[in-house]
Parts: sequence; C-alpha cells; structure tokens
Amino acid sequence: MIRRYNKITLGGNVVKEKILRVLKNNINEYISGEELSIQLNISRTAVWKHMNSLKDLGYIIESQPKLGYKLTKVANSLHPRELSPLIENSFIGTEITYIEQVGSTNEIAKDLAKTCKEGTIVLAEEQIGGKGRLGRNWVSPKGGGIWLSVILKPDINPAEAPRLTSVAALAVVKAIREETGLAVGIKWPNDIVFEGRKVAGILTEMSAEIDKINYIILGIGINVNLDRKDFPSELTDRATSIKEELGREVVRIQLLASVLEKIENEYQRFLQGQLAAIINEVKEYSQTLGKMVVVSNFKDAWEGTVEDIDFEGALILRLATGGTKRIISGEVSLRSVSGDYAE
Ligand code: BT5
Repeated sequence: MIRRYNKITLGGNVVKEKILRVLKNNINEYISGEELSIQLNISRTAVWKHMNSLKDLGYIIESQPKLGYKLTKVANSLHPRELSPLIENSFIGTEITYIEQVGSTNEIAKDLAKTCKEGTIVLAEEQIGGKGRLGRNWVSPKGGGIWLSVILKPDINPAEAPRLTSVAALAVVKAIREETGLAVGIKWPNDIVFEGRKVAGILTEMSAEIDKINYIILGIGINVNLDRKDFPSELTDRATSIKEELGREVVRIQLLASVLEKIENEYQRFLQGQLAAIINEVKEYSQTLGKMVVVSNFKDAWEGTVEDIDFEGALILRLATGGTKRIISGEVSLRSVSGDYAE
C-alpha cells in the first residue's frame, strides 16, 4: 500500500507519536506504563498495544513488569515519522511517499508527478527493480542505502534538463562530505565516486512537451551502509559504500536529511540563474577533468582528454584525432595507467 505523509501531521497516529517522543526524551530510562497512561489519557492496554506496534517498526523497547518501558534503540528506518522532524526545507521533502519495498522509486514518482506538488519525494528501504541509465540495473538491498526520487517542476526549456544532474551531483557530494567526511568526487556526469569506485548514482528522467517540462525526476541512489557482500561479484571492483570506506556505519537518516537540504539549496541557486557558479564547484570535485577518457553514447564514442566542463555542465573533450567536441550527456571510461579504459 502506498501512503503519503506530510510534514504537519506526520501522517501517523498522534498518540503513538506522543509515546515515541516521551520514550525518546527518556532514552535508556524506564518510564512506567501508568505514567504514560496518565500523561496521554489512554488505558494501559492501549499503551501496551502502541509499544508493540513501535517494536514492529524496528524500535527496540524493553519492558519490565515493575519498571515499565525503556527505549534502547531508535529504528534504523527512513520512515517519515523519523525524517520529517529533521527537515527544515520549504519544499523539498515536505511531502513524502514512503514504501518499504518497491520496484523503483522513480516509477512511483512518475505516477505521482502529474498531481503532486513540486519537491515531493519518494523513498524506499529496498528496491527490487532499481534502475540505472539506459535500462541498466541498480543494486538496492534493504536497509543499507538511500533510494530516493525527487519530483521537480522547473519552468525551463527541456533541453536544459541535463543540467539538473550536475545540480543534484553537487548536492549529494556536499552532503556526503559534510555528514561523513568521506572525500567523494564527481565522475561526469552522474557518478559519485571514491578512489574510482562508485558510491552513488543519479538517474534524471523527464516528461516534457516541445518547449515545456511537465516534470523531472531526480533518482538518487547512495550506498550508505552496504557491505561488500551486498554487491554482486562483477561490481566489487567498481562499487563501494560509505561504510566500507570509513570502516563504520553512518546514520542514514541524518545523511538523507542533509541531502534533501543541499538539493533544495542548489536547486534554488540554479533557478536563480547561478548555474555557472554551481558548475565551478562541480569542477572542484571533478574526477574527470584533465583525464584521458573515452566518452560514449548510444551511437558514438570519442577518445580524448577532458579539457573543461563548460558553464552549462557539458563536457569539452580535446579529441585524440584533433579538435574539440562538446558532449551534453554520455558515458565516461577513464584510461588506466596500463592504457585500458575502465568504466
Ligand atoms: C546510475 O546509472 O548511476 C543511476 C542510479 C540511480 C539509482 C536511483 S535509486 C533511486 C532511483 N530509483 C531508481 O530505480 N533509480 C534511482 P548508471 O550510470 O547507468 O549506472 C548503472 C551501473 O552502475 C550498473 O550497470 C552497474 O554497473 C553499476 N551499479 C549497479 N548498482 C550499483 C550500486 N548500488 N552501486 C554502485 N554501482 C552500481
């Protein structure tokens, strides 16, 4: 079942919200069932039922007959109940569709996009049909990642839509660096990498008419607490997670709140005409500038050295055969020391 949540009501049961607040304010301390029932004006049986449903949501709550209830661990979930209080944005993430398991959050976002307001997000704990670009697969196991779609409705020319991939990439890099300290960079146009391995990817999809965008969906996948065993063997050399690189777990929800905040900031800068400044920052984090590469799209491939990322986010390639080529979107393979090109 798909449920929408919004920031004001948190969409949930008000009493349960209150119980959770009391438990969180007294984390690791017992609070008696009687006290809770008096404070909230409900029966002790009702308190007990709410505790059970909180346990089902992943909260670890101990109970002792004489002492009452003690919250020892908050749920490792991205549930809007947990997320909404962390978001201070004015529109990105103020409406949340949260689903435990989904095919692809981008597909759900497409269904919502026609009627929902700009900034609505779709979140899942697990994707069983996660998508990369060009119909590729995106590995999205349960509970370890951030699998997110953001619905935007910018009043821009459809030809300018690829620029939003750079806007999103900058937001994700800034959030990961600030929240975790991991010095990730951007492999043009949509990969967030650490030492050559992919930590996050962005899939920008659009519905448009000739001169008007209906909506854009920024699909963002971040490998937060994934373990090496979560990746299929063919990806172990090319993919990694924040946890693998830092050697410790990261609080997913905190990182997610930061990603949403940065997306709102960078997107507002974009709408205010500050793309050139955004691209300058993208260039600071670029892992492709100055490198020998092969850039390909569905029909062509060009070999050369990346000379620049221009003020609109396009790649400027100095071709091995002479001259330059401006490329708006494509696939970059970097040349290794041995002279091979790796994805
Ligand atoms: C991307 O495509 O990098 C876009 C990924 C977007 C994923 C998000 S999750 C939320 C939203 N809902 C979706 O269904 N998708 C978006 P691309 O550049 O085409 O990279 C895909 C390639 O990356 C695959 O062919 C694999 O080689 C590799 N790959 C797959 N899963 C990966 C993972 N979890 N981490 C790193 N690399 C992965």
